[in-house]
Amino acid sequence: MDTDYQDITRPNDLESYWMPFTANRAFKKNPRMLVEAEGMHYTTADGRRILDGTAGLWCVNAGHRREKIVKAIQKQAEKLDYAPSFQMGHPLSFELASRLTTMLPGYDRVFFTGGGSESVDTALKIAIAYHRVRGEGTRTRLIGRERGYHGVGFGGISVGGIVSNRKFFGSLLPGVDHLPHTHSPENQAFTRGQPEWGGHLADELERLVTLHDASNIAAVIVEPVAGSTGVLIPPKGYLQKLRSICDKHGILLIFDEVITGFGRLGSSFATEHFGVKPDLITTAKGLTNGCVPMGAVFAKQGIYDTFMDNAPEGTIELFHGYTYSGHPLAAAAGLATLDVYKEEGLFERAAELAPYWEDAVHSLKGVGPVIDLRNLGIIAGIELEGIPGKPTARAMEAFGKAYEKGLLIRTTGDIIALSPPLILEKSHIDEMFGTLGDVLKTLH
Ligand code: PXG
Ligand code: PLP
Repeated sequence: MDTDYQDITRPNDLESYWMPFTANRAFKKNPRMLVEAEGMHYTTADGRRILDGTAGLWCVNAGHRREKIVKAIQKQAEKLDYAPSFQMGHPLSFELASRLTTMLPGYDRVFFTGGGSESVDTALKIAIAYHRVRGEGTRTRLIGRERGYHGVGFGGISVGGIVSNRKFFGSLLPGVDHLPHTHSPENQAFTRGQPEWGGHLADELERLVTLHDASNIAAVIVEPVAGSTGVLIPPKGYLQKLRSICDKHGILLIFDEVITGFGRLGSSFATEHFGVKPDLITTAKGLTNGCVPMGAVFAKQGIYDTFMDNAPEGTIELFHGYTYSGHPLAAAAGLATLDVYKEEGLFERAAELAPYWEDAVHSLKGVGPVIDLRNLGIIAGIELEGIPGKPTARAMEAFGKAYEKGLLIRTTGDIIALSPPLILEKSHIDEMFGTLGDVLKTLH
């Protein structure tokens, strides 16, 4: 008998599922259930249409339920459901890796993972192992940044800098330092695009090198634009300076492009947008348009060769990998996603819309409790003045009210982040900021 799982819209049991990054008890008392999606919209269990202001969780860059991607996944499931990725292969994972390397000149190898957190763990491990195989095994220290988000693995939370994601989880990885974050409302509030102030904060890396000596440092990891921590745009010259300090001391630079990859800034990747080339790039999310979990780490030309040149032929060169590395359904979804991005020119579209987006974001100046507005590409950060003694309450109120009015937003602390699918029209931008403006005026 066929079971149409898709017809289940109201589960009898909400208790069994321990939900991620969620106020579980509050949600289960008042669930917000999404049952369908198409293009720019979700449909809720009670039949309402919700404008997706967040591309799911920064991942559905080509919009929802794209036919080409759906078909690719269906056909692949009917042909090859799963294939081992250790000492075995299937054609689509090679095909996808090859397509990806053509998108990013200078990066000639791709390692597949199951998502952003695994991509981060993979990149950190490659960085440490890289130094070891070329005879600099003392280079083990890692440097992250305050307010950084690099997923939730132990590696990612160790180099990350979000207090609540770290403080419950013990001693984390040893040998990690943090650069200062670059956010300074007094010097940067209401900046359009990249702030003028703050490039000098990259010099803090020199202090850490002086403290530990470069011979002990493996890598620096940063998000080119910090997303999850509340949209922090890099100050002018900052990323360039990090690159040159890393070069000077033989330290690998890792860009975590889980959010900025695949068109979010109006270019394929942030490395292209800012003209700064890291050694390793972590990606996920938009790689498959969020349809099937998958991440990928790009390695600069030569890193792979170092591993090949330092292990006897016939032996494993890197002792790392996941059951689902290069999964057939994810690879099929990835190939179809890249086709959609290219055929529809979605990255260029994002670049064209960015000025209109920027004007819309900054139209919220002076509205309700707004204390800062930030933007780059098709990303917005809208910072609210918190209610004294009740951090996050005001942003959560905005989230609830926006959802009631048919708009999905994300909040972190008292900051609202917007990152809609790149297929959006100007009319969606008008609707988004119109609704949000109405909501902001009614906040307590
Ligand atoms: N690095 C960065 C820069 C990210 O933004 C990850 C790693 C982890 O990816 P996975 O696939 O393991 O979740 C992320 C994920 C939000 C939000 O609303 C952001 C993320 C995930 C969920 C919510 O800001 N970023
Ligand atoms: N835990 C156990 C007991 C396993 O056997 C495996 C994989 O074989 C894992 C964890 C890792 O799972 P994955 O490769 O999906 O990350």
